[in-house]
Amino acid sequence: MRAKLILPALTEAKSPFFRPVKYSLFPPLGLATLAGYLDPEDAVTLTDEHVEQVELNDDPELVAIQVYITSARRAYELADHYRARGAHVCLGGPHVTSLPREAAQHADTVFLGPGEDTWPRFLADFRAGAPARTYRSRDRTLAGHPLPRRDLIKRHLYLTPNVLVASRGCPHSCDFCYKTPFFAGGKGFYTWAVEDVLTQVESLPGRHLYFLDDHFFGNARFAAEVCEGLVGMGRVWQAGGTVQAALDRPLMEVAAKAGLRSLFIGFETLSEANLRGCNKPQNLHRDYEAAIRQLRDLGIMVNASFVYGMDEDDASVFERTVEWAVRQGVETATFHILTPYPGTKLHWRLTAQGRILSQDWDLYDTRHAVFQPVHMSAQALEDGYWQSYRDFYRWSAIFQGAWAKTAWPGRLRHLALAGGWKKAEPIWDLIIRARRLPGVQPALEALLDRSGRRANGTGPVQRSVGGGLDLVEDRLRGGGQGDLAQPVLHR
Ligand code: B12
Ligand code: SF4
Repeated sequence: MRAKLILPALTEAKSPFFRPVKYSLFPPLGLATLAGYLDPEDAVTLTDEHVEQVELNDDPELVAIQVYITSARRAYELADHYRARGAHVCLGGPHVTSLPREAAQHADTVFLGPGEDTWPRFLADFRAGAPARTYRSRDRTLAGHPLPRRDLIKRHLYLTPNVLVASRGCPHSCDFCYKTPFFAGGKGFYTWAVEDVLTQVESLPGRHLYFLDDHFFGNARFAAEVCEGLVGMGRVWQAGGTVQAALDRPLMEVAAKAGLRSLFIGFETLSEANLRGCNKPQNLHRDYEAAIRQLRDLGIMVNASFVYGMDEDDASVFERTVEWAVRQGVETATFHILTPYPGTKLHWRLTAQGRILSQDWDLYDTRHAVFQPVHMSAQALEDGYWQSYRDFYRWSAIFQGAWAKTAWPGRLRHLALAGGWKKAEPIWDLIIRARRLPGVQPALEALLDRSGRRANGTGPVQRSVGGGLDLVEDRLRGGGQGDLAQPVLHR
């Protein structure tokens, strides 16, 4: 069988103002996962339109497209194109799960929820000549499932090609998050076996890993076991987790020892009323500042994520939030405008209140206000959002954040990080367009490694597959390197 898997580009990717840096970070792990269920004799291609052109003149028999809300328009175009050419077109992913009827107008088959149970069922039906129109995920386990087909990932097109997940979903249920609707109808949080995670790690070249789990520490015991297995493997890695996890000293100690060097944390808001309003009790009464201090002690950098536009926010929220983050010495921050993804509780509530302003999915990118906020205008929300980025990444704030650290190495790292990542975006864009990303990966690994080792006292790391880092470290010792230690994620 000839199968084609596509991650369509979001609409803005076609704009001349497109910043390729964000979309050259992670390869499409979900589609590589689906490819794992195909037969070895199937001819399969995987195309990520953010980093390469889609060949439109081919004739696959089966086309599978992953649909995010902001790429829905392009996904439907591609789906219509391949249906017109006679292919059987399958659509799945978060947006299809939220709006299956919309997606079904462009597909032969739609999939709701994760694909590990539905996709193999579909493949059997398709080969038997009787595919159904809709498959809904029910059985949530990863036990005994094939590993993702990493051979299909064009590693040289990505800065962080070693992506993996140890778990799926999240034990929490925040009202604005995709998690609850996407995992409806079955378990909302489950994990790979520890051994399977470590086997995947062993198969990955180089040293850097990015765990794309919604909440890597969602099951503390499981996460600790994975970390114990990673100790001594010489890896440096990044992941996402909650404030609650960051405050768990023993867990963070073993994670740091295992190579965790930066943690993406959803602080979301500094207001307790907002936390209650969005059903995020796990952040309530947590000492955010203590969490940041603890991570810093252990050599784990913080990528702090904030959401603007919750019901208690007024126009003062932007300045207060940025000022707080700078004062804490947070290395990188991502700001988001609250976005009511269809299917979420937030969406139902705002719809019932008549506050949704736009149904243009292209605008559901967390940079546009698509609903009416309570204490400010939609325009003020957008303006404040952009102002926050400018304020957080202005040089005076970068210096102030750096000086929140007591020692020089931390200060220099902060300067390199904020300056090297956010301020040097045009340079990264040039590197990407020149297809030179693999050249900078060792620098990323070395920098992450050195920053954490200094803080948590782990000895020289073992060399893993790929090696060659000693040389890079020697070069880096002179200092002054730009840094990509905190690729921008979002939640
Ligand atoms: C990494 C990531 C990115 C990366 C790249 C994604 C990539 N290369 O795949 C980057 C940074 C580029 C990115 C960008 C954005 N992202 Co993003 N991203 C993620 C993240 C953290 C991990 C994705 C992943 O690899 N998961 C693990 C794999 C194994 O699962 P999966 O990809 O979901 O695939 C499974 C299923 O979805 C399903 N499936 C998917 N497609 C199909 C197709 C078929 C036919 C079938 C059968 C099954 C199927 O089967 C797969 C196996 O179970 C998720 C959150 C999460 N943890 O999933 C958010 C997430 C997908 N992103 C999201 C959003 C909103 C965005 C942005 C709009 C954010 C922004 N502000 O710019 C942009 C736009 C992207 C676009 N193209 O339009 C939302 C999607 C919401 C929605 N309703 O669509 C999520 C859920 C985060 C969130 N909590 O809000 N993202
Ligand atoms: S926002 Fe974070 S903590 Fe809340 S449900 Fe989503 S992944 Fe879990």
